[in-house]
Amino acid sequence: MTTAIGEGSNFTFDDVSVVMGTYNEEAAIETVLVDIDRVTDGQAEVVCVDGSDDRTPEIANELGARVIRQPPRGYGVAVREALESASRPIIVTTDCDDTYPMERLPTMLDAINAGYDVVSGDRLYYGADAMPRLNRVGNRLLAVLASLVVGRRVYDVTTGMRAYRRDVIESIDWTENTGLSAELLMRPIRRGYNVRELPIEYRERRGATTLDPFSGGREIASSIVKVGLEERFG
Ligand SMILES: Nc1nc2c(ncn2[C@@H]2O[C@H](COP(=O)(O)OP(=O)(O)O)[C@@H](O)[C@H]2O)c(=O)[nH]1
Ligand SMILES: [Mg+2]
Repeated sequence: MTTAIGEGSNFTFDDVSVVMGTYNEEAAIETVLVDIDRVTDGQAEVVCVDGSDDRTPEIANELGARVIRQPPRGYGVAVREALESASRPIIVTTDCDDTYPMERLPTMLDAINAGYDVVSGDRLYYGADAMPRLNRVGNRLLAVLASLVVGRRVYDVTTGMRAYRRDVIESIDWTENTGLSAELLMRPIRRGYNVRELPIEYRERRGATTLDPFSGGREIASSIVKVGLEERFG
């Protein structure tokens, strides 16, 4: 990392909101929420924006999460609502499918306290063996495309697990849906925020994915190009 980083800080999990979209995640939600509670000692606020027609919202509610109901309109619509609903100064996103290691929350918070504005979990660093091969190859290609567009090498632009200082989220207008994850990495880099990728482990998904790799990949690629052009010339 070559950029100079900003002021250090002393945030604890009392300062953290963990937010996610949840769409029929009955098989995973309990594990995810229990992990968050265990790792943050029950201190983090948890927000679920839920579009399910299974018991996901009831389970989330029983486990102490704040649940906001919203008809299912895609990943980015849900996550944007979740980001806006977070009340704490540090906001962490995750998927609710038990693929992301909540054990890494302390390391992410440490990196924020060291002065980073965005800390992005890089699933590909350790090989992402748990990811379907097509997704793995697709994600590597999307990262190359995004790197060309932002002018800096990035390695995993579609990850669902990141920590942000609230100011980053509030100072930018977010426009993408399936491509929101890439947008949430690219715009902060182009605007000079201190962004770092942090290698994380990645596990096999519980329950079915909502994303079709072909149409989803195309949509994300076009978001990357659009966001890149807007940030450079817009
Ligand atoms: N509320 C809501 N959540 C969604 C929607 N689409 C996806 N999600 C959630 O967003 C996260 C990412 O989706 P996922 O299926 O894991 O995508 P993948 O990681 O590409 O397989 C998961 O927690 C989903 O439950 C939606 O339309 N509405
Ligand atoms: Mg997922």
